[in-house]
Formats: sequence, structure tokens, C-alpha cells
Amino acid sequence: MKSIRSKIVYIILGVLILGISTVFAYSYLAQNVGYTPTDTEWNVENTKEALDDLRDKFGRESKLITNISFTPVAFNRYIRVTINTTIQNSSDISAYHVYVTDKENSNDIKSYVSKDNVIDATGLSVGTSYYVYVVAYDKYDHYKESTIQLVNTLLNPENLVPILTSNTSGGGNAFATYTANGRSPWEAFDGIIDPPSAFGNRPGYMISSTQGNQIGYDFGAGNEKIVSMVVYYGHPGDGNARYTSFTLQYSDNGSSWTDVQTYTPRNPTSYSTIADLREEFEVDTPMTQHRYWRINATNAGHSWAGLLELQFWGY
Ligand SMILES: [Ca+2]
Repeated sequence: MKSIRSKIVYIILGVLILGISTVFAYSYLAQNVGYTPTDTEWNVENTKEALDDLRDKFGRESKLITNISFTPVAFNRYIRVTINTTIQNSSDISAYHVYVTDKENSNDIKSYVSKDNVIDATGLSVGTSYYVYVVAYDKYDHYKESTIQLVNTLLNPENLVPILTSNTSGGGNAFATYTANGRSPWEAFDGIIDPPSAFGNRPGYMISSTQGNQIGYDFGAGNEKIVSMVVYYGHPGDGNARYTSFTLQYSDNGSSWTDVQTYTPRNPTSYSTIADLREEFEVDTPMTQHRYWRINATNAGHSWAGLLELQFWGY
């Protein structure tokens, strides 16, 4: 009798252990088998497979992050991705990952990781379509993934200020804190690079170390721009009439200004053609849109200095 009771106990224990193991196994599988997006979300089957492989490495889906989406802003060589998640406590996010690929048949996927929810996916090509995909991790290293968006990078930047015939002829407003010799701010944006015979006394604009060192353009409300490059034609008269350096700045109200980057143009007194005067200064950091852009310059030996032409390039 005793051995029969023992056997029954063992059988009951065995059934219980099997049952509990099965429940755990199903629970584990349910948590680890991810959501499979539809073909219209992925668009290209092979890209889907490559990113599916990537997702399989993530592990368990987050219960803290209940929603994730992102807004992409395209530039020529990068895409700025702003990620929005629904989570009770934003400090419970451990990291955001952005994945970018333009390939339909390979695992060539660029990845970018940050704790900041704004991530610049850099190193991309001009005028190219990219699949962008975002994953957020919570404090338990569990993930929440977004759907995929197709984003086109822009063509190269363009000259943002139209050729001006007055300060306001382009729809915005050319401005400066000092002008001399009857010059006006718009003459720095008039498309005219004065011929060599007129060099010296005919800069497009002048700055003064005592009366103001800034010249720029107000693009107007609702017409905010991103400046990604300054094109600059220096004053080739004498070396003391040039700008020794200038800082690109932006503003949203025309009164408080933020420095972007400082540049050192070459001394333009030695040149052989007007084209030699052209210098390009690229902005190294991705920018956002702003209404006012200007340069804040430093003059050389004279109390004044000048430039022949100024261009703000961007989007
Ligand atoms: Ca000019």
C-alpha cells in the first residue's frame, strides 16, 4: 500500500511539474515572439528580413514603453530623428537606437545609439531613400520598436537669400549694424562681386569695431531656414580692410543670438581672379530652422572692414 501511495504521489508531482513547465514555456514564447509588421509597413521584403534578423537579437518586449513613434527631418547628408515614447517615467528609458538602411538585399544597416531622444543619423548620401527604424530600451533592457518610415535625404543645399535690389526685395530683410561710404546691407547680397578696378573703396558692406560688426538676413516669420554653409567673398583692398574672423549666429527674435561656429577667412589681398575670392564655410553641427541669421565679424588693422558678397546656403 505504502509503495502504491508513493507512486501516486510521484505521478501527481510529475504532472504538476510538467504542467508548470508548459505554462512557463508558453509564457516565455509569448513574450519573445515579436510583432510581425505587414508588407506595406516594410515595403521591401528583403529589407524586412534583414531588419527582422536584427530585431531577433533584442530580446523581450517592454511592458513599460507602451508606444513609440518618431518624426524624421531630412537634410542632405543626415536625417534628424526625434523619438516620442509613451512611458510613465521618462527616466526609465535606458537608450534609443536608430537603424538606417538604403539596401534592399544586404545587412548593411547603420545604427545610432543615444540616451537623447533626438538622434542625427549622419554619414548618409545626398538625395537617397532610406528606411528608418527606431527601438527604445527600458531600464530592464526590454525593447519597444517603431514601424518603419521611408525618408528621402535632400539634394545639396541652395543659396537661401534671393539676389537683392533693396534690403526687402527678396521678401525678407537684409540688415546690418553699421554701414559706411553710402553702402547698404543688401549690396552684400546683390550677386555683384565688384570688379578689381573698383576694389578698395567698394565693399558690399563695412563693419566697424566701434559701431557694429554684424550683417545678416531676416527670412521672415514662417519662412525660417537652416543655414548649412556660408559663402563669403572678402575685401581684397588692403590687408587691414578684411575680416580676420567671423562667427555665424542665429536668432528667433532678432535680439538674442546663438553662436554656431567661428571661421577664419584667408587674407584676400593676393588673388588672380574674382573666383579666387570665393570661400565656403560649412556648418559642422546639424542645425534647426531659425528666422534670423547673421555673421558677427572681427576687423583687421583699420577701425572698419568690408566684404564684397555674402551668401547663406542651406534649406
Ligand atoms: Ca555685392
